[in-house]
Amino acid sequence: MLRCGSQTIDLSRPVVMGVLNVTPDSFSDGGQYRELDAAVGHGLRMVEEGAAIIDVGGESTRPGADPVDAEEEIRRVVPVIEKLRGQTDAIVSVDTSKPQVMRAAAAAGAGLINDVRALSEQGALEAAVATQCAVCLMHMQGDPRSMQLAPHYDDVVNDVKAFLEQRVNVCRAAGMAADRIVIDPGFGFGKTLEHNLQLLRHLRQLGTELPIMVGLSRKSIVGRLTGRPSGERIYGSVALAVMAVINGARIVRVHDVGATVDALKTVIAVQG
Ligand code: 9MG
Repeated sequence: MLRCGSQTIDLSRPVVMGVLNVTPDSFSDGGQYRELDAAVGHGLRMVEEGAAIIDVGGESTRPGADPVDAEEEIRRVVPVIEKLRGQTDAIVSVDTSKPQVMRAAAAAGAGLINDVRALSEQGALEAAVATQCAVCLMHMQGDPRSMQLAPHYDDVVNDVKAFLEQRVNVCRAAGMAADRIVIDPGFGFGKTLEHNLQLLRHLRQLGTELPIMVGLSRKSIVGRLTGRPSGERIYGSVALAVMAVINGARIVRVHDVGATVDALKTVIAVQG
């Protein structure tokens, strides 16, 4: 069980987290309210398709993406989180590294903080502990602007594992209960294709009894392996989600929820 604020989620079977980006280019086909309704509608559709968690993000973490200040990020994510919480029992997650956004999102009903910077920004650890939300601590080498320039590791699996252990220890020392913590190797965040493949092959070595989350959906790893552009990576993404679950992942963060849920149902049945 993962405790997410006042909710809990059973991770004895793997679950799907649907990606809900609320950056201006995502739902910008009308006025403010039309955009809000479109975003919430997309979130609810992903729940119908079987997503157990919806991850709402107001700032892109893609290489080269423009930074957004906390006020603007709150303006983007909070109304969506509030509306989703009013209309579904699925866990609503907030994809952010900023303490102000964490607090506002938790007050609006978010149960999970998905932080690609593993609570390393000033004040983020204290904010996350105070919210009672679950947290996903992700590994990233460098920052989104520079991370893909020259990623280097002595041993990628051991290095990522050591980083995540250190961040978990910091969280535990700050008073966060173990049943609120998820770890994530951060596919594509400061990693070459070979680093990503090594991590996927040896996912279980990240070890610990904490649940592992992965995000591989539509990423360049899929593009490199299939030669497909971002909009055509569904089959490759589903295959990697299946591999990740076979290798121990408990939460898969995806864009194509229905296809991934179907694929995982078959895997879970075979696994018994
Ligand atoms: C926000 N985001 C984009 N990719 C991600 C990944 O692989 N893991 C997590 N936790 N968040 C991600």
